[in-house]
Amino acid sequence: MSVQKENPRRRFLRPEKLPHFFCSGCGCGQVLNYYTQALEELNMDPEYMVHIGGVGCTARIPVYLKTDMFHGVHGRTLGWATGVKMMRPDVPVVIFAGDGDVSSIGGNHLIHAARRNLDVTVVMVNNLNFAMTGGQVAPTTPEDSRTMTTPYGSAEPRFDVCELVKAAGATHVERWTTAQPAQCKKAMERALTHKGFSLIEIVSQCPTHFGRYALKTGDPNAVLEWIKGYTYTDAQAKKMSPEELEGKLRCGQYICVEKPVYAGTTNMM
Ligand SMILES: Cc1ncc(C[n+]2csc(CCOP(=O)(O)OP(=O)(O)O)c2C)c(N)n1
Repeated sequence: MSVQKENPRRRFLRPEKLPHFFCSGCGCGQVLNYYTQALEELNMDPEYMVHIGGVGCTARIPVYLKTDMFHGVHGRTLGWATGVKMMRPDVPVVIFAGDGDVSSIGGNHLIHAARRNLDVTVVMVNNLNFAMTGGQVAPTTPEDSRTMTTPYGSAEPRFDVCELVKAAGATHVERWTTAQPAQCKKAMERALTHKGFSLIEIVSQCPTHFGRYALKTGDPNAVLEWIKGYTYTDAQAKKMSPEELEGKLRCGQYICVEKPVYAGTTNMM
């Protein structure tokens, strides 16, 4: 009988919290997987870090990590992160937040944390809707999409969160999808070693709500295939017409620069 070897990255997880609560086919498990790969690559131990989640499916990701964590109010992750960094600038702080969490209810915290260049990493899982509460329209929902609260299609224009935080002053910003494991892992490594405000957006499949309402499928593979068509890389863009690029999200790096980080009201570090 062959004995299955335990994945060494399990040491980063809390066994008492498993099995996880994500729906079958949800991208949050992939994001956690890519993240633990990045930690391992950098020889970082979550026990010596702080992880913060607000409320939502994505916000549950840090619950499974063996770490000091907050899991609290929807949209307030960056407020807590600011407090932690003011007291312990030496401790790495990583936020896992849904697109709704960080760009809707937490939108003001987001732009000001980016503007100040707070030294934190935000991993924003963009599943294109408010998933945990049942699939409501979010600021990231593509225009015309059918959601639980937009049965005739969303009339709202969509936020590009990467462009938003870049314009606000973020010093490291990248977007990838759950279909790009190597890119996600590398982007997280760059974020974890970057001094300043990093936002990694990962466009991810929500078969339960976005798939079901907007795409009329609960099949995670079908949603992922749709996401591949909804996004493009710079290499792909070279072979696409302006009409084909219209309304799609660019994957890649948006900015990576060094600037003084925020260290409280008076001094910059
Ligand atoms: C202050 C506050 N407002 C609203 C809610 C209700 N709520 C809980 S989860 C959620 C949606 C989460 O969506 P998102 O942040 O996109 O994360 P996802 O579940 O999609 O990963 C909302 C609106 C809440 N818990 N707290």
